[in-house]
Amino acid sequence: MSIDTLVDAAPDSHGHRLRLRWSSGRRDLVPAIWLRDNCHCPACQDAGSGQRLIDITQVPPHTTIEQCRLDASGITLRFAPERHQTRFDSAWLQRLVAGETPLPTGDRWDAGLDPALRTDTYPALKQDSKRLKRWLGWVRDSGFACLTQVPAEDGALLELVALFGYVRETNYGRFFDVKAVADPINLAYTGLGLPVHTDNPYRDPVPGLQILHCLHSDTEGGDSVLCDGFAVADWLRTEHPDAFELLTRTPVPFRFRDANSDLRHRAPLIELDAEDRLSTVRYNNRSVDTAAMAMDDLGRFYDAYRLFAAALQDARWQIQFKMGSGDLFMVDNRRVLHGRTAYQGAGTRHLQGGYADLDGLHSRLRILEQSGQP
Ligand code: NM2
Ligand code: OGA
Ligand code: ZN
Ligand code: ZN
Repeated sequence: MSIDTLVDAAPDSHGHRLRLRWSSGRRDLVPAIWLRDNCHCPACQDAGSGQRLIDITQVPPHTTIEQCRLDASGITLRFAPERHQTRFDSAWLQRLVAGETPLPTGDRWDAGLDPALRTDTYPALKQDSKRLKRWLGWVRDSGFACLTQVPAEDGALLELVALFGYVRETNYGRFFDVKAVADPINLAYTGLGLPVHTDNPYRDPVPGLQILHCLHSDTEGGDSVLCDGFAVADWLRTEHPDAFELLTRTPVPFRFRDANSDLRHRAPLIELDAEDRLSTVRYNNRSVDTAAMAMDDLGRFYDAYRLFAAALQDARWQIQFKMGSGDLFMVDNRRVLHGRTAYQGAGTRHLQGGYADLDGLHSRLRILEQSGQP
């Protein structure tokens, strides 16, 4: 943020708003009620935790600014009708009016991305917080990152998760084995190829992070595939805006069922946030429920669904690599889809997987970034 000094501050004629003028030429009109609600005097904000002590219902609705004094480091204000006095530093005010810095929207990638550029070693991450910061930054900005030299031991991925957050336990366990078994409850536990997909779209909320760790693999096939769902959604938005729009507003029923679980969630394949930015891509051909969808637009929905699915599976968007013992990848499961090619015949393949929350990763990353290390 630029260094801007406050050159003028005065209430408007009714005192409903404060006019700010900055040395850069920037002007702000700040509502009195907002300033009052954000008062950080010790009566309004707890000095230790920084949490707000007052509630909006305690603030008079017709709050105005009856006095404003500007000095070298900030402003002193008095609010009517409470006659409540407060002080705001210019630097603090500048942050307040600039608003929350949104999470970066991240980069976008396609088949041209070499996964080696998003790969580090596990010992490096454990020893060096700068390397951990870089690795977590890859997950935030590119939606995935890879590791080598993760000990091929039962539950090793839990130790990795502890470096940045908390495990999200599910019906599959705190972590789970991914290998071909007799009578599988999930097609992941076979040698079938899995087209790129979102894990657990039948869960609300969908797990933010998915980790897969290879303990052993000497089969033919079983290569890992990743695809940037946001890159594909961006393409759809530009090239086929009607299809894109339909996918953002058609709820799709997802379901997983076994002897102990009946998980269901209805949500669109492409979800936008309140500012129309991509927030979640959900795609998992195995888990779309047969429950009836609204029939009106179903034909058009299927055209859009097919278009999006084909793009997600187009080699142009996919990176492919083979994991060996000790290799691991972690994906932002709301953005990056993962899959595997089929395997069969001689050899065995044993992966372990698990989930974690994305907000914990973002929090850890901010703390690492604030620690001031380059
Ligand atoms: N497993 C590996 O979301 C899915 O159903 C994909 C998940 C069974 C935990 C597989
Ligand atoms: C899964 C999965 C991929 C693999 O278990 O959810 O996608 O490589 N597995 O086995
Ligand atoms: Zn106050
Ligand atoms: Zn999966």
